[in-house]
Amino acid sequence: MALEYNNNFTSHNSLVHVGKGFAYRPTPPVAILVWSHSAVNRRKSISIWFPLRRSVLRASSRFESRGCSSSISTCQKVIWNREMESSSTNNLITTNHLRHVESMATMPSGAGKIPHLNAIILGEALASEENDLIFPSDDFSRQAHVPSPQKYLEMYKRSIEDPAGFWSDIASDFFWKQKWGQQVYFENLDVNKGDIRIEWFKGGITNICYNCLDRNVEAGLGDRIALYWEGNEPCLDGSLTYSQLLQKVCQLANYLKDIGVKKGDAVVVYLPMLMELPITMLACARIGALHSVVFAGFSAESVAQRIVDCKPKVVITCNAVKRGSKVIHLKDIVDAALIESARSGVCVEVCLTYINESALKRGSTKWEEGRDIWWQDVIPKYPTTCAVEWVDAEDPLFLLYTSGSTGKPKGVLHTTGGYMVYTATTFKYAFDYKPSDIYWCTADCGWITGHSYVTYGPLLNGTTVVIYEGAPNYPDPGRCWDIVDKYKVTIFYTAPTLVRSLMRDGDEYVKRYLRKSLRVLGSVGEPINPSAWRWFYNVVGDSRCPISDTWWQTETGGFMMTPLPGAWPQKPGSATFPFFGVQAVIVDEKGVEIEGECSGYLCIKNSWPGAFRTLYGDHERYETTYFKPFSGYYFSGDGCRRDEDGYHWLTGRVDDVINVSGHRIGTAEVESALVSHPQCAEAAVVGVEHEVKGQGIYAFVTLVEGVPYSEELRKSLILIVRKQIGAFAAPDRIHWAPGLPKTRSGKIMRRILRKIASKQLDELGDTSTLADPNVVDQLIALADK
Ligand code: 6R9
Repeated sequence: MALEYNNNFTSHNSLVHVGKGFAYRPTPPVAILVWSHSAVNRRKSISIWFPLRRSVLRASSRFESRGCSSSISTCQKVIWNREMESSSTNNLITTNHLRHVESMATMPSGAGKIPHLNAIILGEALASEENDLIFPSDDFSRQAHVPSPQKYLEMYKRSIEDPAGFWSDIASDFFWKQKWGQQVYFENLDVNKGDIRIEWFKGGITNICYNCLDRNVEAGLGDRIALYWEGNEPCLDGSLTYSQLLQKVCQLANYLKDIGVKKGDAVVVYLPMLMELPITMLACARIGALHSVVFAGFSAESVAQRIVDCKPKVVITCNAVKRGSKVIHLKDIVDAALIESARSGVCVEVCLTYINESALKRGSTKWEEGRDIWWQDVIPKYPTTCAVEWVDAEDPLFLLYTSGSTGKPKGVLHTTGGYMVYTATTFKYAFDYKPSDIYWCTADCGWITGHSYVTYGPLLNGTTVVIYEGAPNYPDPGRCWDIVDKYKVTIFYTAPTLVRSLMRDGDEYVKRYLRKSLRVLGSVGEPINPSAWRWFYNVVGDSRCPISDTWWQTETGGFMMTPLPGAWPQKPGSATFPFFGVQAVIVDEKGVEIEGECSGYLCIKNSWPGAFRTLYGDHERYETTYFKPFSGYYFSGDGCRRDEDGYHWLTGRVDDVINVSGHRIGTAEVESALVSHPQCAEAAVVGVEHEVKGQGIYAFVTLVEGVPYSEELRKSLILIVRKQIGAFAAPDRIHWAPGLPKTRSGKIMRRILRKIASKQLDELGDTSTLADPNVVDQLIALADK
């Protein structure tokens, strides 16, 4: 990339680079980037002026990591162009298929059209609150797998034009007992053309457990730590090398085979974050059995429902777990679930139970002779080697239940080969993984993130993974950073809810620890609001670590949209651009693709190797939910806005969209505005019936610790929304919330909030999966305050 300083921003014809950034020449000029960088203080300031768009010079993105900020007057003035200098990008074929290549090539495009005039711009608030570009450092980019937009474009272009070649090349790095057939993939995403079907690498024979473990051991990584385990109590820990992990997996696999678990059988797993959880998943995969992990926070009824649906031969659990100072008796929950499922005609013969001594002694555990088996009594007796069950790439790997719009959870089914290739590849690129990295993802293996990015993706890359049993704020809110320093974590992947909750506890808990090892941060699960993003970036990452805001779903298996951390500047709150092979499009309510700057429904118009293949036992629901709404596309259920620079802003589930006086407003937008108020720690917005407007906006607001409720604050919160989005988006009601009802994975349960907001208290439904069910009573008590 040509580098040059440029102080004359009207006449230059080449790519300009100032300090540590890059920019493109305008024809005509569409935006002026003002950016300063001091190598001595590592301080930067970026502002972008969009003359055609806003006619204002916005001073934004002040990096004050060393307590300094810089002023516009000292900044370099640089021209930001809609063309990339690289000749390779100029030669791109701009077909429909390459829409995103185009949007990258025109990045940033300045004043774009808004072709879909009637649409309320979902995410406008998210996108406009801050439009900062935050650049990776030169050093970071230089060492990255994808160091520039050009490199991305080159790879992306190939992945779209030649998916078979692109993914076959990557797949060849894995072990295949037999190579896949002539046809690398088959896809039909159009209900009008027959059954929906997606297949990748069919005919290829492999095993994902072999690829995670044996392949790495054979490559000489046997002595590398595969898993570091940190217990709930700070004094408890453990680790397993790749060789040791392989042995443990083989012992369990031999036991499962011994009790008659065969290829294609289901195994229900109800375990906390012990090393035995990934061990169990890998053991199932080794013998071709499907694991169905149920998050160890679900109620007995939920466990029973899943058991009845997939009829497992065995349930694997542990007696209890301690999260923070609370002991949860998991075996009791499984016992109740097994009684319940037996009533529905599904009897499970074996309940393998691990003794988690630190939580509950063996003698205190309730026991059913004949059915219950202690893990520690039997598993160590089995041989430490176990032959692999070779499976077809399209044989099922696991089931994972996820909630849908009806009461019955959907059993998302993933298969082996494509999922393997996709999780490994997304992990490598989105986190810029290097063999020296120590990786910690705070997700539980009970969710898809724990499948794809605690277990399979990282282990396929030979990564050293940290897993943590306990609560992130136990014994105090500094625990995460204590763990980061203890294991020298380099990649830290978490959820915005945790970021916001730690942010609320104050910077001092973070600053107590060095966090020098960190180099990449990650976010998943919901849109991350810009102020949480910035806190994560500036305080946790010391303004040094790029944040990969990864958008994806249980259904997608792996990342669909994510920054590649060394490749392009990030914007706080934007998942940026699609991953290789993903043709992400935004459609309007009629299913018509919308170009350029727009908002609408996020769809994918092609298959990708990690896609789910069906809903277990209900292919019709699979087609109806995901492929019928917009024929020819996978419908994500999420709203998305593409900004003038081609960046994507996920705005939440479309079912969380509120229609106020005919205006569609994403709850995430209002929340983002509310949390930008300095005294607001967290907010959750739902729609309530409103006799004049159709729907009104009802906001639950958690204040920063110690801030008292007041009418004045209420008014200023409403004002900030009016200011950031518009008067139509002003909340009708602010409901003080000491806490919000969240699942253990950190997702706010809006269903409950909607019921509280509409005073339908007798219809609250199941609250047993909440991290803290008490918050519901607190909220009800504050309803009229
Ligand atoms: C991986 C996971 C999927 C839904 C998805 C979307 C939301 C996830 C996000 C995000 C904005 C991100 N979501 N990641 N929204 N930015 N980076 O969370 O899977 O539990 O199935 O949830 O989560 O709404 O549709 P899952």
